[in-house]
Amino acid sequence: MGAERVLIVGCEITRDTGEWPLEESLSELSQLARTAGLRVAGKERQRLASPNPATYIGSGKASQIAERAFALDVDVVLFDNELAPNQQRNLEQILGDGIKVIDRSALILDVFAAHARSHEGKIQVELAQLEYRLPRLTRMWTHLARQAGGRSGSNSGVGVRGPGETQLEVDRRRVRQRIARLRRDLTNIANARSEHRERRRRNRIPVAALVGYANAGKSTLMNALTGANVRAENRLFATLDPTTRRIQVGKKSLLLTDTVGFVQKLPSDLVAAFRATLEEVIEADLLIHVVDACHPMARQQAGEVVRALRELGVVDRPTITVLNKVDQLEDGTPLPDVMDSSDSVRAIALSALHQHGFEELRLALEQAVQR
Ligand SMILES: Nc1nc2c(ncn2[C@@H]2O[C@H](COP(=O)(O)OP(=O)(O)OP(=O)(O)O)[C@@H](O)[C@H]2O)c(=O)[nH]1
Ligand SMILES: [Mg+2]
Repeated sequence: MGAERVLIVGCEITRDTGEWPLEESLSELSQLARTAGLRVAGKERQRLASPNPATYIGSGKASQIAERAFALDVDVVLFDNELAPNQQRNLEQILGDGIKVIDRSALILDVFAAHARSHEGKIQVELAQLEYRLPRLTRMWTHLARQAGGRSGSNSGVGVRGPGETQLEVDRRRVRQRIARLRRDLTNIANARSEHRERRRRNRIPVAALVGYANAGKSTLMNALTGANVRAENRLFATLDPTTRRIQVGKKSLLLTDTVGFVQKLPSDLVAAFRATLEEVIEADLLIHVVDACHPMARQQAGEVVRALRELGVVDRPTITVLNKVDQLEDGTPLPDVMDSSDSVRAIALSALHQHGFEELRLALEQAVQR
């Protein structure tokens, strides 16, 4: 079976003063799509004063996209913006022909689902997926049930008309039960983790968490510093599960934790579901914020990480900012100015891959654990 073909759609909402240009957002989305195994067949853009409540994009644009989707023979139309359940359904109706309409959140959930390895990671992803699907499932069934009741010979088709409402209730109950079960499991795992952390705290070993935007080089740095064998790859979300290793800095021990990267517009369900994993970050004594210094959006990416951390309640945490991948920076290119976070003690330029600039990092770590 060949890869599914996708048409990407992005909107610029003129009243939003976001500093993330549409093209950059779409190029990141293409990268995510490829990570999910999709083939990008084309991109469509629209500038809007505000989203259309029924279809997000304008209705004229929606028909235009339907034509383009047909011409390009795509299986999936992927929206960069988060679609409400009714918008998704309306667009699917306009596009017809079994074309799936998904948004960035659904895609990210999909990538996470395909790559979660640990028991905990899998539970977190399933929970986020069910929570994302529940309102969509509900309204879809409500809608079909109404349609089946109201009109005979409607297009609701086989298997939908019959039990309608009752089936809906059964489905919803099952999903809710499963959500409750997953939440319980996660709480148990989180408790075990926090006991673990408590023990570490008693042993007074400080914890440093590697944080940063997806693909910044956190795992590469983790491997270089600890000799761990964490998967490091040129794709978004190579890491989903935290890994912790002990290293020696000067005379002291330090626990280093590698964590999942952030991306812009990360679905809030997912952040909530990954809270247990992110506890490692929330409780860390020190953060090592890894920035891909040669990425054109380095400053915005760093800003996004700081924003996400703030959302998790992580503020005023001692931070060492690492400007990574300087080996790729062309001579004379200035380093990106990412030091707007006031808690950052210093920024260190290095190459995790080639292990250049590590002396200064080790020194900074030593100083940090002394305090
Ligand atoms: N040129 C260069 N490439 C690097 C450097 N550090 C990491 N990379 C590359 O960047 C890509 C991403 O590295 P990872 O270590 O997986 O990045 P990550 O931050 O852990 O990514 P996620 O886990 O997906 O968030 C890989 O292809 C690395 O080889 C560096 O210093 N220089
Ligand atoms: Mg990683």
